[in-house]
Amino acid sequence: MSGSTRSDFASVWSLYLWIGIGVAVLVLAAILFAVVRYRDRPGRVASGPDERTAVEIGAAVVILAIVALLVFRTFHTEAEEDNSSATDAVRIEVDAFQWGWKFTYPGQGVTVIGNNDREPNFAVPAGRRVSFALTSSDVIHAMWIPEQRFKKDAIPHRVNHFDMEFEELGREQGLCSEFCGFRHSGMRFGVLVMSDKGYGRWLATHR
Ligand SMILES: [Cu+2]
Repeated sequence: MSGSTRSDFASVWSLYLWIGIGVAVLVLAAILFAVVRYRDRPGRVASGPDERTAVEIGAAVVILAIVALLVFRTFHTEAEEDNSSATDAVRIEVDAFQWGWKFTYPGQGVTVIGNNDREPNFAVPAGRRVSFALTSSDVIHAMWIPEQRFKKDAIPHRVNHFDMEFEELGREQGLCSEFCGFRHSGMRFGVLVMSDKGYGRWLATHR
């Protein structure tokens, strides 16, 4: 992880965006050129098929290179978030259920639980690595924190491990992003990003 989860994924996203814009400009320019340059005129007849192997191979190589770059950057960033090796990380176990969330801090004696009627809020210290262990008690849910550009499935009988790093102090809205039944849309939670001191106080008051 080179920076916060948000900045890591934002840089992947902007790479996709700029390559997408570049490709769109090239394709539209080629179409416009063909439309204007080879438009219908009196006496003009359509040309037959024209093979230019070198140009076609060149285009294929460029496309493959772009795809390879995007796949590498995506999986590389993803792998960094999946790497739960830091020993000083804050550990949080997340259990998703219909329709709410349970956040447990192992060894701290702190558990926060909430549902549609009372949205749970859990705290994390800013600038520190937070290791999540995410699972589900019933059906498949997904833990989504749009501010962080991050989403992970919560699957029954399976634990997904991932790390995140939060930067800005404040509250970030989280929600379930996998349709999971009647009250799915109300399955929300809050992430309270705090200073180290504030986080310590929060833990103490939630024991
Ligand atoms: Cu859900």
